Amino acid sequence: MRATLRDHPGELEKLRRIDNPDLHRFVSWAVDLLSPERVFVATDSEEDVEYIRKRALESGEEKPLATPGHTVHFDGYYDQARDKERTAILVDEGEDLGPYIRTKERREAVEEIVELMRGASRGKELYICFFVLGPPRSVFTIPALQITDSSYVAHSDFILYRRGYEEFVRQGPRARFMKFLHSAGELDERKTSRNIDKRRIYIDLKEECVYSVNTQYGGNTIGLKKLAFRLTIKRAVDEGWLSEHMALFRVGKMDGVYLTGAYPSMCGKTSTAMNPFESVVGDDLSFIRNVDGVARAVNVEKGVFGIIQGVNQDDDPLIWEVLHDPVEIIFSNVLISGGRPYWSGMGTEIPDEGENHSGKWWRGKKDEAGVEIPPSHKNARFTVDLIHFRNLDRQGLESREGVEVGGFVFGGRDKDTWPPVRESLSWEHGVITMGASLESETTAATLGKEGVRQFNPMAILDFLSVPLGEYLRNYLRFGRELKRPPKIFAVNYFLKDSEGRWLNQKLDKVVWLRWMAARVKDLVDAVKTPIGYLPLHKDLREIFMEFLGKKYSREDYCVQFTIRVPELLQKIERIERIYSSLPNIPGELFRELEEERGRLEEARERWGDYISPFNFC
Ligand code: SPV
Ligand code: MN
Repeated sequence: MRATLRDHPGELEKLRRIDNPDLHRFVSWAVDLLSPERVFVATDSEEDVEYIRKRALESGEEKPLATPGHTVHFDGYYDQARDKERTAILVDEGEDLGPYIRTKERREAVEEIVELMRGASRGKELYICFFVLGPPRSVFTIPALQITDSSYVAHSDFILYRRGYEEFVRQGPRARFMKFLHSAGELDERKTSRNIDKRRIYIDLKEECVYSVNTQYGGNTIGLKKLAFRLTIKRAVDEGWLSEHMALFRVGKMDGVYLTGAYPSMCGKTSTAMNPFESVVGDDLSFIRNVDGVARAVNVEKGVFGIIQGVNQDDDPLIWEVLHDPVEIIFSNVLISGGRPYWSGMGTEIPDEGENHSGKWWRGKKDEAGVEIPPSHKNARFTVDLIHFRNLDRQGLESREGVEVGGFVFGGRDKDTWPPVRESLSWEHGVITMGASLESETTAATLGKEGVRQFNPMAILDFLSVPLGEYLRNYLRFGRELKRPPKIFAVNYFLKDSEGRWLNQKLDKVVWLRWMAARVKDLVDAVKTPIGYLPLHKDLREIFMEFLGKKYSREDYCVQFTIRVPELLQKIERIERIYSSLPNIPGELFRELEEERGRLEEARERWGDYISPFNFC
């Protein structure tokens, strides 16, 4: 049986409250295309959201766990991460977005995906949901329509995003909204997408519409997360603001300093935003706008879709606490045993059997390829509303004007080149030598060789939807047009000595954050070096003692903040080589790199290859 909206007078009534012909046309077209058995329109009411939670359990896409509010969802064994190969940005014939962006010709791709989606919701219920990106009724607000036949996806959206039905009603025909159309396709007996070889994620920038089919993993399906991110990067570049893969947090009390931070995955973004001394506004995506000459930021989201591997009581006490509270949480792709979730690196014993993303699981179980299956997938996640975190900066999250950004932080995984923290010489110097030069070493968590540096400017490479040159040009211009651009900092939590031992401990980042905040407030001096301003030993020593009760010796400082000229020059060469091969890169980029090379060579003549920071004092 198939339904049209006319079979659902109650749902049609809810839709009719929104006076937007484009919306009505799109919804009718989508319902027609997907042929669901039932249609549900979700308003902002608690009753409607509760209905979706209930449906997630009834449909079997989620199962209840022992703790009230907790559920588990499994994605298919081969559907555990963002599928870069089958994700494409749709372009007009002959349009070229450069080597980092997978594209497909629009007309052909839309035809293909529409065919894959035809009748894909047969026998299922289709959820029509309204959200906003950013806080409602603000200059940041972007309305977004999510249509999905997965109750798990709709449920996740309601945890992660602000409700937007009333905003659609309010904006009526003026709403310039983004559209996300998803079908998990045919499901198997475990309620996971069966035809993942026919998985497709197509992103149409022109129509601001994303199609996703035959997949369930959140990064491929939760429209407002990384699918919308491609669209908002494009909008931001067109309109002169920034849509970034950045956490947003406050260092210090209410009068503290807000920082945004971009880190490639596994480089400490969440543990920075969630560190026990500071307050979190967002952990993944920020919008940043020029408001009367000041950079102001909001969290695009209101929840966390966080990696659970390695979350333990000692290192992440705040997350640990929330994961054990009886609040609404979806665990995905963890091990379930006796109704409780378990994951690798949780610091407690993991049972020898249970259920995980491979089905029934026992220790030693191997997959078809003969690879041993770990208890939880390394990309297993938890989905939870930020409201449950003790360290939430609620005012910052709810602020419609956004919070004033004091500094941007860029951090990669780097064993031997960057010092633990430094401040750029200028906006341009920071954008180019820190953001646009970001690299990260591969870890054991990804396939392939460990320790290989991967270029990942602004930690955004996977999501880029405009040519890199255009993206950087917008970035450079954004800061120039501000009365006082945010300071730019680079951090490196992963420096090692020649024997491969870490030079810093996990919580040292708290000290670097406090130093950055002090710089923003102009409370401390710094030493000027060829690669930027470094902290003075005496200031770090004080902060180490105050926050961590640790003595910070001159020797430690000297080793960690040594200017490593050969490695720094090699890095400049690598980055220059990459950008030289790309079209339309702003001239400032090459100029900044060249100037930094000049400063490093000059310093080397005077002091040699490895220069103690005390030389510059
Ligand atoms: C990331 O990989 O950066 C994430 C998770 O935040 S995903 O939604 O898959 O992008
Ligand atoms: Mn992310």
